[in-house]
Amino acid sequence: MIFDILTIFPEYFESPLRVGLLGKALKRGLLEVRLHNLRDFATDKHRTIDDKPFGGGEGMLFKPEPLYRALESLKAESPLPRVIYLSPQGRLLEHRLAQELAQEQRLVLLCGRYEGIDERIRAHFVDMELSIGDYVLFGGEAAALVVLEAVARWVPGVVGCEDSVRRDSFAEGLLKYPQYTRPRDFLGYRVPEVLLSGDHARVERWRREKSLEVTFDRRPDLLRTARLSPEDRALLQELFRRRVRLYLALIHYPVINKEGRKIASSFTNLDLHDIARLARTYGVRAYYLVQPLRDQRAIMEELLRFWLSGPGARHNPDRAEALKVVRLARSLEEVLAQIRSAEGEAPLLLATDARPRREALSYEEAARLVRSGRPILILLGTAWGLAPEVLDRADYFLEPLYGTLDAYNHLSVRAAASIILDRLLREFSGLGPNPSNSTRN
Ligand code: 4FN
Repeated sequence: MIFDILTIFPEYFESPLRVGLLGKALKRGLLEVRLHNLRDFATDKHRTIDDKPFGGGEGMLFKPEPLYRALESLKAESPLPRVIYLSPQGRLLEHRLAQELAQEQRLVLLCGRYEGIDERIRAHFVDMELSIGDYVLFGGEAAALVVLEAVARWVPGVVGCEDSVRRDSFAEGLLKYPQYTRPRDFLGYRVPEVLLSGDHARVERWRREKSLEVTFDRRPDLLRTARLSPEDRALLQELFRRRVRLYLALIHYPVINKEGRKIASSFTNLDLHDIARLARTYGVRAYYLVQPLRDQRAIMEELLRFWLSGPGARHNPDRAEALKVVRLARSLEEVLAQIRSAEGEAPLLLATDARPRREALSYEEAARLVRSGRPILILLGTAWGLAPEVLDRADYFLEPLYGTLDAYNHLSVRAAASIILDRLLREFSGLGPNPSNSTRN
């Protein structure tokens, strides 16, 4: 595979191309890297490649003519190369894209400096824009090196041990399991027994499990694109069941009315059913309806009886399955006591409030809390929201849900609960071993 690198600093690439597996692959002729100094394509005696931007402003830009001449000189050769401009506007490089690019015979990597390049070159003479991540760089050279390394290792023969490439490709997209070498005991920290057992199958199983666990904990976003076997999916589901100890409580008392006074609200059948179905779908351990009013509780109990053991259960077993996660409670205290006895510790209280009292937790942080393995109870309000005495007990507040237009965000509690659960658990959605997922990758 041939890489042509267009840069004003060809010397930047000297040592990276000499050392390690990349250096070796170049020496063996598996790869060829041609460095082209963009200044060689300037025509004036100062070899000028930059100019001021029209419209004024900071900094300089690469002029179009030298870039055009450089690209045309390469396009005149065969095979016709794909021209890649490294830029923050580009598509983010990830391992699948690197693997795809390795199918090309020849790539041109164009490195910018200053404020970038003239738009007309980008628009009409570049085939693809690639970014290596969201941070400011002085130039595209470091990015070009990253692309070069990520792509080169997919070229057959570059990574000596074919086996390890294949293994990496099977473990594609998952993080690495923990690794150990001698001594067995280092300052009293011991190597896990399984790795010393000599039982190869057991070792491989342990490693796969650890890979899945590390990825689950630190980069669950990678699970979406990882290649997962049915066994992996079963392991992930088990991990989810163990780790995610999430509870919902729909509070009917104490809440506030329009005037801000403390009231008890009526339950709604919609919230009973829809949030139960949501909870079951997302693996919530229990969905509590907090309702102290005796008449209200009687209706709720009768509805639950109908769907759990009455005609409803025979007619619609899926609904029964959902309503099994429902628990009735008289007070938040009762909910906390039940969770404490089931989990062996009190849950963290996460409240939803349109105007959070303390600084709100971002959904990213909240999702990390959920994955941490601590029991968590999400408090959902009814009527005009949770009463101050409940809000005061919350450990954290979730960011209010905003729409896309203006301040209008009057969502039903069912809709809000759905959005919240999806934001907290979306990385794990569809990971279970159900057959419709087999086409997901
Ligand atoms: N960077 C941002 C926003 C605006 C400008 C930059 C920036 C080098 C020529 C581009 C940067 C990052 C990843 C190339 C960054 C990359 C570059 C890359 C790059 C000089 C103009 C510049 C992303 C922080 C919002 C300078 C962010 N991958 N401008 O860095 O070339 O390939």
